[in-house]
Amino acid sequence: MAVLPAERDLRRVIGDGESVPDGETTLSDDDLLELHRWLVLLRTYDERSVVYHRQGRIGTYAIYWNHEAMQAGSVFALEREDWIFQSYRESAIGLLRGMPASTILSWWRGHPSGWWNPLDWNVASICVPIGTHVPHAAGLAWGKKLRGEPSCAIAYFGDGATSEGAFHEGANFAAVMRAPLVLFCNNNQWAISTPLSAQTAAETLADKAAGYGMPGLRVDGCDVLAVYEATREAVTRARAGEGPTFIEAVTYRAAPHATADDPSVYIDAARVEEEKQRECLGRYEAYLRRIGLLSYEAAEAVRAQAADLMREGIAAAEGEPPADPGLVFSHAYVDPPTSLDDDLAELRRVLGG
Ligand SMILES: Cc1ncc(C[n+]2csc(CCOP(=O)(O)OP(=O)(O)O)c2C)c(N)n1
Ligand SMILES: [Mg+2]
Repeated sequence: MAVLPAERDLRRVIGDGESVPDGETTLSDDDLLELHRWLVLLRTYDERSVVYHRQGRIGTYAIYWNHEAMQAGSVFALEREDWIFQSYRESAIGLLRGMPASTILSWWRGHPSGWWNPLDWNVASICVPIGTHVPHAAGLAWGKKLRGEPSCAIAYFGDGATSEGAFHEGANFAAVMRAPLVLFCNNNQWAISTPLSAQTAAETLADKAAGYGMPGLRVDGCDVLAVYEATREAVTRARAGEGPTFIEAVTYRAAPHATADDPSVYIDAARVEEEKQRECLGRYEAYLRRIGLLSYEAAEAVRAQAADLMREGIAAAEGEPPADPGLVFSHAYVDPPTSLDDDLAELRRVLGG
């Protein structure tokens, strides 16, 4: 296989309805509408979660507003048996596999009903340490290859993660072993308050792929169809035994890093406003209207359905009996230090349990 130099121009399919024409997609009309439902589901989950956080109903939450196209477009290119390894930024991606909203909301509530068996959905647990799931995904993908199974894995991580040792180890291992892995980088140009310019001296993140001996491609992360096509290409390559692909999906973080962050001290507010104007769901809906596939009424019905799902989800999560505080201390030590007994007693006292 010849290693292609990373492609600098962003791939796109959706035009702007004016001077930039729409490109071609391989998806059927039904698929295009299903993809719309996925985007709305993710968007609704995200917007409701910010409200639930403000109401004190979930804990700190990592907002992914305007990242939905990267998540929905890439998962749409997978088969059900393919494995998803997500970071906190893609926490709700399991919804796209049918995972109940209450499970993910419970995770953000710190409740054990938010722990799922990855085998039920082929969705790994949400990874909060930056990049540590990349070697996990590489290992799983290699295992699939060794067993002769046709499935592959995808690992989602941010621009900041590309500076981590774990990213390097996972990418290098996957390339050497020709593991069927898609390395999906959401380049939202910020790692909390660290801008991309302070993260790397490379011209593009996709350039890093050449160093690992794998193809790297760049796609407009706000264009769900371009993301789908790029991921499909990577998945096809993985299944053909040609190893991993690095996808750099370029977007711009249009919301705070998380509900605990105040970006006003570091971000360019005018740029954020500009990005909000070209956010991914609005762009896709405009495209669907241009090709005569989506009416305002139909879009409203999809939104209402997603809102119902969230209402049911938060009610189910809040209906769970309180968790045993002792779980905070379980599973950490084979032989727990005796001091933990005092800590647990203190916790029970504070919680009044
Ligand atoms: C190993 C590790 N170091 C530091 C942190 C603290 N931290 C949380 S989010 C974050 C920024 C990550 O940025 P990026 O990889 O670009 O992902 P994004 O949040 O933008 O999606 C950092 C440094 C962490 N969670 N794990
Ligand atoms: Mg980032």
